[in-house]
Amino acid sequence: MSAIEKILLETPGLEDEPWDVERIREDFPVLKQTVNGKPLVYLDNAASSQVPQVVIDRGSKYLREEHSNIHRGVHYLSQRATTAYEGAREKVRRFINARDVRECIFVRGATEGINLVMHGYGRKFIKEGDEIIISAMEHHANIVPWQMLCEEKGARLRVIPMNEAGELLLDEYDALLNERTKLVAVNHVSNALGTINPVKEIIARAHKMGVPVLIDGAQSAPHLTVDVQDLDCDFYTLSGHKMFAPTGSGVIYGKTELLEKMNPFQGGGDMIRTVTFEKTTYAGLPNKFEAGTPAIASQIGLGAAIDYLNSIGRERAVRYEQELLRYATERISAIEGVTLIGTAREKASVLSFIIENVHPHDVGTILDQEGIAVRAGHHCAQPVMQFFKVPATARASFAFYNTKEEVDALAHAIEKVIEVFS
Ligand code: C6P
Repeated sequence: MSAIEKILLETPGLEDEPWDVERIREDFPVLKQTVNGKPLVYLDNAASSQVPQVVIDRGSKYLREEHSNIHRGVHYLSQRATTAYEGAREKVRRFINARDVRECIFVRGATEGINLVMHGYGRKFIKEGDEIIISAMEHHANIVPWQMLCEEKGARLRVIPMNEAGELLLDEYDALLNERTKLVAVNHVSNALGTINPVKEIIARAHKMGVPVLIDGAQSAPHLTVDVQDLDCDFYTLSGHKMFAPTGSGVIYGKTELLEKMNPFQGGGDMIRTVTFEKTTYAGLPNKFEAGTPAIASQIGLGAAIDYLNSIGRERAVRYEQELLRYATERISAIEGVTLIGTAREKASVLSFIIENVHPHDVGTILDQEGIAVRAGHHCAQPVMQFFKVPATARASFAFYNTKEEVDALAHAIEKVIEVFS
């Protein structure tokens, strides 16, 4: 059973216990404004989601009452800041069900998380002739670092292909796995297509060959429930700004035994045990990977965002988003001239589409005039665009505070675009 099927089966139906979306919207001050004279319809959550008042309040409390550096001072404020920062780490641990807080490294986001593994693990353990497997639907953040590594080491990048629906071909994956494979790195949910990849299966097959797996969870942490122990992934990374927290917050999870044998990512303060001009020894986990002063306010905000998600009910939010996506898929695909890009059986949050004879950038501009925020472009996934032979797509991406009325507004605005260009 997939993670989504499990949530749909085990969570009370929204007909039994309705999702009070208007109540939820009250928590997000940014949603109350008008744009170009129209109520803001924010459908760019895959790029960055909005921040609830409780998270804003927690960040400003730190700035007002606790602002200070962490781990360095014996004074009152530094201790308060340290307690709040380390408290956020424990919230992250529980959120992804890591065994130990030391396995949760704070980073600026998924890009930095992947680069940390590339530098710390890849540069140490990947050698000439080795192979790294990614998938055909990766974000550039999970392509470029591995290409850089392959170039440096003389290793080879292999790619799991996908079908026209935007689903990975697991038989082809099996054929790629071999004794030269040293790492598999795939996204959990595709930002360009919305596909939920069967990562548990992908991990299990890699592990049979003794190969570690990194999961790019930038788009799954906000829209699914995540249990790194159940997945048994070796690394998992997420971005706070896509899950209702401020920019500059994020996490890379890694299994202790891997993190311990990796090289540090950056050198500097807080990641050392001792320094002489002859030699430096490194701090234990997680500090070894957190050089310099981190984004303290943002990471505390990430902890507050996790509290918020827990308070509204994770599973029910996922269920509501699934229902909204189903409604949007039916509504938008029924419009003549619209083609959906990405029609996998299991999807989360994302509806990518093109309109016949209209460039996606024009779609984005006209929708903006209607107060509707979508992303138009290649979504930092150019190989996906190449596969579907399109220059770009328009992408609506949903969160649990979006409504069916907003989907209707999107549909009307798309009809307007078609009218303008006909
Ligand atoms: N995708 C989007 O509009 P950062 O920028 O480090 O927080 O996340 C990078 C990243 C990595 N993997 C996936 C699957 C992603 O979707 C993203 C960010 C945004 O789709 C901005 S390009």
